[in-house]
Amino acid sequence: MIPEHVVIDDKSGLMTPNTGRYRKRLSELRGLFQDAQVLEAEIRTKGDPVVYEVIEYKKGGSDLFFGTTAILPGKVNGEYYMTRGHFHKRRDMGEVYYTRNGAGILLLESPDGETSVIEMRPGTCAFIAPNWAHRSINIGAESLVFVWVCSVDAGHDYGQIVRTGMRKIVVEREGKVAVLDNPGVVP
Ligand code: PAN
Ligand code: ZN
Repeated sequence: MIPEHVVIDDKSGLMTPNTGRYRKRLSELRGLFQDAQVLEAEIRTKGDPVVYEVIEYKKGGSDLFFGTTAILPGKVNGEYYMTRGHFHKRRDMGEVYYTRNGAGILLLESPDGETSVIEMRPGTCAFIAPNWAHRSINIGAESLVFVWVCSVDAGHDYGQIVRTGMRKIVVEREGKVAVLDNPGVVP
């Protein structure tokens, strides 16, 4: 292996060169948002918009990899666009999220239900401690772009969050951002 570098466009999250990328559209995020009916209507009327894009840089044999996530601005009946959220398969492995553009909330949750909220602004570098589930949410009018770095072995465990949701939801209420208890999660 040899040292290399990439160039990241902070506004869009485009990373050049990269080794892979994927997009998630609303139709692939069914079950994530509170209002399933409005979600279906948005898919029909807005042509199944992209919610977020992940671009990565991974070299075979390395211990680390990194990439960008760009979450577009948008809401589903007041609930802001977000990522799926996950624990790492390797619960002993954390991550770093370095925000480069926009405004967001990093929602974290421990296995025993403790919650932590970190504001994401350009310059915020968040330490995601091992064994905390993490989801990022775009609460602004621009793309929320952050750079993430973690171990190639960390992996994703989406199961628990898909089954139970996270304990908090982030919505717009009377023109303001509100972090509320998820009515679907029994405390
Ligand atoms: C990030 C996330 C990325 C997309 O690279 O995977 O932001 O979020 P979801 O995977 O929850 O849909 C990361 O935390 N990797 O470990
Ligand atoms: Zn992660």
